[in-house]
Parts: sequence; C-alpha cells; structure tokens
Amino acid sequence: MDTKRGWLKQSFGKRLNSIHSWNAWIVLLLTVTGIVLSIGAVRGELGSLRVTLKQLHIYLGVASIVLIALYAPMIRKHWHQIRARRNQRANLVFVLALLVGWAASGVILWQFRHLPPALNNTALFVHDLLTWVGVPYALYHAISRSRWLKRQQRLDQAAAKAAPPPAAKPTPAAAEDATEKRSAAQAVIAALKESPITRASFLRLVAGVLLVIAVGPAFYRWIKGAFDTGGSTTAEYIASDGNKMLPPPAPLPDSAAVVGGGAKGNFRIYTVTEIPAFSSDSWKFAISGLVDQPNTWNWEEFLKMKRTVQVSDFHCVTGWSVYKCTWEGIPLKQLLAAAGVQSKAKFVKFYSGDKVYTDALSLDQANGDDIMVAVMMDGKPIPQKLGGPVRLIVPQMYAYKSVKWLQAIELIEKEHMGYWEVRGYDNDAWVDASKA
Ligand code: HEM
Ligand SMILES: Nc1nc2c(c(=O)[nH]1)N[C@H]1C(S)=C(S)[C@@H](COP(=O)(O)O)O[C@H]1N2
Ligand SMILES: [Mo]
Repeated sequence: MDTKRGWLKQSFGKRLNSIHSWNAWIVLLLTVTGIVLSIGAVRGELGSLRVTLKQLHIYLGVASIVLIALYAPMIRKHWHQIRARRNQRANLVFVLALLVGWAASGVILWQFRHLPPALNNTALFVHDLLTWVGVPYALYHAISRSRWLKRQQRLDQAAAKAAPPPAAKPTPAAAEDATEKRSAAQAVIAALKESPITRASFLRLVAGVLLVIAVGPAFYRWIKGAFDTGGSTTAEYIASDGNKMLPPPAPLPDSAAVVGGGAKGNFRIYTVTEIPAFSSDSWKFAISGLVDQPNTWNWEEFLKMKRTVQVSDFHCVTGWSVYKCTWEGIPLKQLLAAAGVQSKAKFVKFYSGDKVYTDALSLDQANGDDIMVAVMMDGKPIPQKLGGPVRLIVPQMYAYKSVKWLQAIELIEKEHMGYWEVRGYDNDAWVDASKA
C-alpha cells in the first residue's frame, strides 16, 4: 500500500520518467536474452543455462507487462500533453504497439503447452518480426535522444542565435524606415541560405542509414526464409553437404512422388556440437542392450532393410514447426521386433553420432506407429545439417526427442534422461498434452 501511495504521490512527470527508464533497461535485457536464446549455434555452450536464460527472459517479459499496466492509466494525460508534438505521438504509438505485440506473442510462446502449434508458430514469427523491427528502432531512438546528440542540437541552436545581426548603423529619422525594410529582407535571405539540415539531424540520418546497412541484409534473409515454404533451403543444405554416403538411397515411389506435397516451413538447424560429417566407409548403425539379436549394419547393409513412407509434422518446443514432411525410413517398431526385445527392457535409448546427444523413450512410446528411423525426407537423402544420414523422427513429441545423426539404439531397464531433459526440458514431450 505504502509503495503504491508513494508511487501515486510522485509527480506525473517523475512517474513517466521512471517508467521510461525502467522500460529501456528491461527492453535491453529482453533483447540480449532473447537474441542469445535464438542463436542455434550456442546451444551446446549454453547447456542448462539456456533453460535458465529462457526463465529469466520470461520474468523480464512479465516485468515489461507490469510496466505497460502501470503506464496504461497515464496514457490519456500523456497523449494530451504531447498533443503539439507529432513525432512524439508517432513514437508513442509505435513503441506501444511493439511492447504490446511482444507481450502478447511472448505470453503465447511461454504458454505453448496449452496452445496449438499453428498459434505458436505465428507467435514466434511475430515475436521475431517485432525484434527485427523494434530493436533497430530502439537503438535509433536511443542514439537520437542521447545526450551527445542533444548537445549537437544545442550547438546548432546556439550557432543559429550567434549569426551576426544585420549591421544597423545609427541613422537619421528619414532613413530609419528604409533600414528596417532592408533588415527584414535580409532576414528572409538569411533564412533561405540556412541549410535545412542541421548537424544534429544529419547525425541522426547517418545513424539511421548505418543501422539499416547493418541490419538490412540479415533481416532480408530472415524474411525470405520465413516466407519460403518450399524445399529450396533443403536443396541448399544438400548442395553444401559434408556427408559422403554412397550409394545414395533409392527412394520408394511414394517418397519419389513426395506424397506429402513437400515440407511446409523451415527447419532451424540445431546442434549442441560441431555438425558431424559421416562417410559410408566408416559409418555404422547398431542395436544392442536387452535384445536377443544385437546387430550392426554398415551403410550398404542398412539400406537393404525394408523401409516405409509417412507424412508427418515436426514441432520444436521453441515454437516453430515444419508441416507435412514426407519421411522415408525404417519404422522403429520393425527394428525392435527384429531385434527381439527382452522382457526386462523398459526403455529405448538413442545415441547420436555426435557422441554427446542422447534421448530415450519408454518401450510403450517407442512402439508407436509413426516413430521412424528416417533416411530420406521429401524424396532426398536427409542432409547432414538436418541429422543425416539417419535421424530419429518422433512426430507427436517435441523434436528434442528426434535425435539427429542417430547411430545406435540400446534397450535398457532403467529410465534414461536425455541431453535436454538433464538440462531442464520436460521428459514428457508429447505435443498433445493430454497424451502425457
Ligand atoms: C522487448 C521485448 C522482447 C524482445 C526484444 C524479445 C526477444 C525475443 C527473441 C529474439 C526471442 C528468440 C526467438 C527465436 O528463437 O527466434 C524470444 C523468445 C521468447 N520470448 Fe521474448 N522478447 C521480448 C518480450 C517477451 C515477453 C514480454 C515475453 C513473455 C512474457 C517473452 C517470452 C518469450 C518466450 C517464451 C520465448 C521463447 C524462448 C524459447 O523457448 O527459446 N518475450 N524473445
Ligand atoms: N544430435 C542432436 N539431435 C538433436 C538436437 C541436437 O542438438 N543434437 N536438437 C533437437 C532439437 S531441440 C530439435 S528442435 C531438432 C531440430 O532438428 P533440425 O536441426 O533438423 O531442425 O533436433 C533435435 N535433435
Ligand atoms: Mo527443439
């Protein structure tokens, strides 16, 4: 109560100022934590810090929502106060739209478990878009309102004032009228001679242009990727592929025809290690542990196993999805049946060829119909960056269960916590929460 009264007792201007500076700091911290969270390449270095960072980002997000709520009752008066300043009004509308947009999409990303993947996808897109637009704007705003630029502005004004007044000689009364007319005319000419670009506005323009040059190309690539629903990026991955797996797998008819119509959306490349490369000379695949028939395959032998084709969606917990991927591979069920799972076995553990990443399913979950040891996507070998030559696909669970560069399956008795589960992700990864 006391703090509330204290807050209300402050003058309107003081309250506005403190909201403004709190907001600046929180947006800065949200930007830093958000951008670090979005960088796929530092997932390995971050480890469990990633989960903490996400939690911190959410706390900061909630704080920013509290600030919006504190500001809300002041908005009418503030709006009226700045009625004469169109730039300030435009800035206010823009900044509020950004903050509300970040808040709304952020809350959706936070509560993703209770929401459909399509909504999470949209929220992630909006959250990213606002970041791309809002952060450069905030930087520009900060520079153009900085003390340094304010000083330049004052210098400009001082220079304008210091302009020498037209020399006014003491004149006899008759000439006075003419002198006055002359000085008025001179003033018009002086005004016309004055450069329309002051030093301060020039510097502001330079800052703006530099920001556009710095951020523009990356923004363009992002927007292009976000609206590219075809497989062109997959083609690019294949072109830059580091795997040397020969012979390439021959697609089944459904796979060659891409029965799903081609994946919709873009994968984000995630790895916690360097992206490993494989060659058919040394690549091996194994199933072992509590099975009657442990087995090892080289590439050629592996390709002889019977494969099937399925169309399924792919969902990452951070909000993005890829729809209607046409996968071709060996149903996990089939591999397990052939290996003869012993009755002691309760869990299936998956090992990545990156030698770091693992995950596991219960035996029940592992026998689901759509869990696949995949070799091809949309009629092409799975590119190295997307986990090729062989990756696990668990369509109905968040994709941290879909181990990339899969090389071994082990039947075990005790539950195993996977790479991300150890670092704070939920071991229950069902997309449809009611399945848990
Ligand atoms: C100034 C405001 C904000 C900025 C600049 C910002 C920035 C970001 C960025 C860049 C990402 C990474 C998105 C990606 O992976 O592509 C992100 C993710 C996220 N943000 Fe924000 N954000 C802001 C406000 C909020 C708010 C208000 C909330 C909600 C309380 C929120 C919740 C989240 C969540 C839950 C994620 C997903 C994290 C993950 O699972 O990786 N954000 N944010
Ligand atoms: N070996 C390995 N497998 C992995 C990961 C990883 O970092 N390493 N990331 C997981 C996560 S969180 C997701 S969303 C998907 C991402 O697959 P993609 O990189 O093909 O888009 O792979 C999963 N499998
Ligand atoms: Mo993920």
